[in-house]
Amino acid sequence: MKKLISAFLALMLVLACIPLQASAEGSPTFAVGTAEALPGETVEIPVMIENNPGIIGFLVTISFDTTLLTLQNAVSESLFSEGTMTLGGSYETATYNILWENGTGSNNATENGTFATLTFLVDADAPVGDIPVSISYSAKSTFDVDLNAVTFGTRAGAVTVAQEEEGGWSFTEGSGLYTYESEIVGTQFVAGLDPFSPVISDYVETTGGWSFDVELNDYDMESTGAKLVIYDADGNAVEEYWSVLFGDPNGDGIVDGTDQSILSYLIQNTALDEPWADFVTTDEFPQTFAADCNHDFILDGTDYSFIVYQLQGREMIPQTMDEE
Ligand SMILES: [Ca+2]
Ligand SMILES: [Ca+2]
Repeated sequence: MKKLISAFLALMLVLACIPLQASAEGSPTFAVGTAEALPGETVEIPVMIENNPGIIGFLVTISFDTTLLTLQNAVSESLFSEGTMTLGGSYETATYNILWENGTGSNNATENGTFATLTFLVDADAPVGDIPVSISYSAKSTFDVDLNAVTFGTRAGAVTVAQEEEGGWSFTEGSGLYTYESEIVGTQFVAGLDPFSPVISDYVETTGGWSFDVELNDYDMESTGAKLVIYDADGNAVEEYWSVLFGDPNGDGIVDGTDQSILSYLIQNTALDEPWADFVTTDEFPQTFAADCNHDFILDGTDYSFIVYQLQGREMIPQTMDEE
C-alpha cells in the first residue's frame, strides 16, 4: 500500500509540473509586439522569437486587416548570426510570410529577440482601439538540426489606435499675454509682449496639428501691426489677432520720439472716445490702440506722459491691460 501511495504522489508531482511547462511564460513563442499610433500615422511593430529551444528553420505568417493597416515595409533585424531570412509576399495582401533557415548549419540557433520589424500605415479613418496583428507558424517548416518539428506557441500583437488630440492653440503660460476683443467685429488683439523683444511668435503654442503664422508689419517686425493667424489641423485660418506693443504705434519695436509724434497727431486729429471704429479703419486700429498707453480707451496727454516716463527711464509702459 505504501508503494502505491508513493507512486500516486510522484504522479501528482508530475501533473503539478505540467501547467508550468505549458504556460506561456517560458515556452517557445513567436510573438508580435504592440505599438501606439494616431490615425494616418505610420508605426513600427517588432516580430519576435522567445524562449527559443533551438531551431535551424521556421516559417511564420503575419495577418492583419488590410482595410485598417497597410504594410509599408518589412525588414530583417539580423537577430540570427547564421542563416538566411526571406521576407516574402506582397505588402498588399492580408498575410505576410517570414522564413528563416540555416539548412547547412550543424548547430541549432538559440537566439531570442526581434528578428523582423514591420512598418504599418494606419488608415486615416481607423477607429480608436486595437487593430490585431496576429502571427501563426508552419509546424512542418519549423524544425531543429535533427529535422524534428519544434512546437511553438504564438502571441498576437496590435496597433493601438490612439485618440487624436483635440487641436487648439494658446499663449504660453506665465507670459502675461492675453487677448483683447475690440468693438470692431473680427478685430482682436494680442498685448503683453516683452517690450525689449516684441516677438509674438515666442508666446504662441499650438497642438493637435494646428499651426500659426505671423504676417510681419511694415517694419518687418512682430510688434504693433503684425498679424497672428491661427490655422486649424486642416489648414483653415480660424483666428486673426493684431499684435500690440503699447507705446509703439508705428510698430518698429522701439518706443521713441517718432511714437510721440504719432500720438500727438492722433490726439489732434482723431483720438476722442470709444468706439474707436468711428475714427480709424481696421488696419489703423492696432496703431491707435498701441498709442493708448494707459489703456483707458482715450488718447490724450496722459498717454504722452507715459511715453515720456519710459524714455526718461522712470517707468515702463504697462503692456498688459490689468497693469493700469
Ligand atoms: Ca516705435
Ligand atoms: Ca489713454
